[in-house]
Amino acid sequence: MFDRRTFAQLLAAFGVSAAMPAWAQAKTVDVTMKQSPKMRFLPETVTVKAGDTVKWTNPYNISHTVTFDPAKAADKANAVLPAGVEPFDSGAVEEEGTFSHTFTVKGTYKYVCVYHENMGMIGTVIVS
Ligand SMILES: [Cu+2]
Repeated sequence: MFDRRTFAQLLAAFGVSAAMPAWAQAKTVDVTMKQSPKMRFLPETVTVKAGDTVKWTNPYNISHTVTFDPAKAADKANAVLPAGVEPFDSGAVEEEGTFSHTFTVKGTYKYVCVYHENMGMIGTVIVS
């Protein structure tokens, strides 16, 4: 029989604390803003858990944006937010610049680089 205490002891035996808070397990997922061979977010789709952070990095000398805002997308279908989530936007991310966002609301998010949306620089974040 597994009562709560036995289960906690079992976890402890494996070095896991049953009392570990959710934030301690949150992770950061990296996305690179690529200019070569094409203007792309890489990976184009990332799947994270609620509470995780996505960090975009621009290693190149062309500015990009991370724009989760249908009002700023050329095609509104390329920038989609789950119901109730406010739009957000990195603004211009220059060479060696980064932008991070912690996702707390589950759902599928689509975003664009406003400079290169028409070249296919579109990404998806799935928060499960
Ligand atoms: Cu771009």
